[in-house]
Amino acid sequence: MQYFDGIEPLKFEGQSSTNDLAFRHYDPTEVFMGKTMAEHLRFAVCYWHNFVWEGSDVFGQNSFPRAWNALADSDPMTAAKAKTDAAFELFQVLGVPFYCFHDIDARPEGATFAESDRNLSQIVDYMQGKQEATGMKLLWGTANLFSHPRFMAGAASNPDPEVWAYSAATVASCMDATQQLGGENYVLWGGREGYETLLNTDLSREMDQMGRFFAKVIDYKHKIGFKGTILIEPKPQEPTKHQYDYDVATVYGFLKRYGLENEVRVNIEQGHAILAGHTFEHEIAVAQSLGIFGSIDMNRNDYQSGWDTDQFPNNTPEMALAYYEILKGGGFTTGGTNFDAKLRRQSIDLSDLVMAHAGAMDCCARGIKAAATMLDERPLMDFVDQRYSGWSGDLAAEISADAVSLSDIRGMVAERDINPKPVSGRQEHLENVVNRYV
Ligand code: XUL
Ligand code: CO
Repeated sequence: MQYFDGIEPLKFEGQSSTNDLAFRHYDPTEVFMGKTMAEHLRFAVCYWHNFVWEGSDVFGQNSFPRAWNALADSDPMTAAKAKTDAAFELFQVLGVPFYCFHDIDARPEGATFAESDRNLSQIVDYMQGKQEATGMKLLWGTANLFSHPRFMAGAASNPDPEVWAYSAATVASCMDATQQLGGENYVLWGGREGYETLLNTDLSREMDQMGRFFAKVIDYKHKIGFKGTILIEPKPQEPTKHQYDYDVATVYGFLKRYGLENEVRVNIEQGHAILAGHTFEHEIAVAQSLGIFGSIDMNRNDYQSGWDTDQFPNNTPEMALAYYEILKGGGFTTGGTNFDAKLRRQSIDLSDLVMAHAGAMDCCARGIKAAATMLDERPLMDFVDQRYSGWSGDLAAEISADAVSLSDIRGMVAERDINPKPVSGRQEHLENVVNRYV
């Protein structure tokens, strides 16, 4: 190890351990519901927060000393390779199976599109070698279509067709890279697809442009034979005031409108769910019910500040309810648990990066085990089944029949003196039940 020297690969030590650099709950080999914990959770570490971002915020400069970026000004490709070396070291220390990256996280920006493209190919070859040497896999690749000023008015929704073309070209390169690296998914986060003010925006045109863009992405996927899943990542606001991919339900409506609902699924991020005024489990449950659940970006927001603070998860009951909805729907297929999470700015040591992931992995492990036990023992499912049991009865069949009209139902209710009695929803009891598991 060059960068994470002195930090041993993390081991499972069990609940009595007080070692910050070990797992207390994440035992990758533990089997439940027919799979190992590693297969259920499918953890991924992201490039951008860990190896690119160096601790700057809107008020202050970089605070993290990150040795792999030292050469970035003089020899960008050497620095990009050093960053890759550091990334694969951390993956090995954590023992995660997957990682995720944007094009700009991995390659130096060129002076032209063609040069950026060549830089990407070169670094992707290098990453492929690292994958072969370590057994690491790519959960998803993506294009950053939001940081450079050319994207300030959006990518697919930009008023300027040159930006639309540039963005489409970038996605083609990133899909090729993702395919070369055997990626299991390709993510489209809306970035700046949205608007600040209607005073300068043709909302209807922008939506059509995005619909056309996604259709071309799907065509390209089939053209190159990419077998992974295309995922859209909803987010309601930030950076733009109104983002078009507000939440899962909005994304589904959009996909349906442009006939893409069978081709695209969603990558749901906890912090984005919270920004949209939802719980994480709500967003997952909506996606499951619409048949578009794909993957998750795991993090947590600060509940007081209202920003997308991308903190590492540390709340087991929240994780338990999220994984409950995931397991209830059959678990991940191509998706997984990507830590789209970053350190706080004062956590400047490399060991902080390791401890943050270790704690987050443990929190998810604890949550998913609680979820699996709740599914196995069925206290919530039995209650819900009982609550809706009337819908298996005769009355339900009668009133649901197509031939039965509202006036027929009025007749039935009057004749039979149907007079429903309120029944407790037992929310507090059910919350107490969940607390027995977490
Ligand atoms: C931004 C965000 C992105 C996407 C990938 O809030 O979540 O990092 O996950 O572009
Ligand atoms: Co994300």
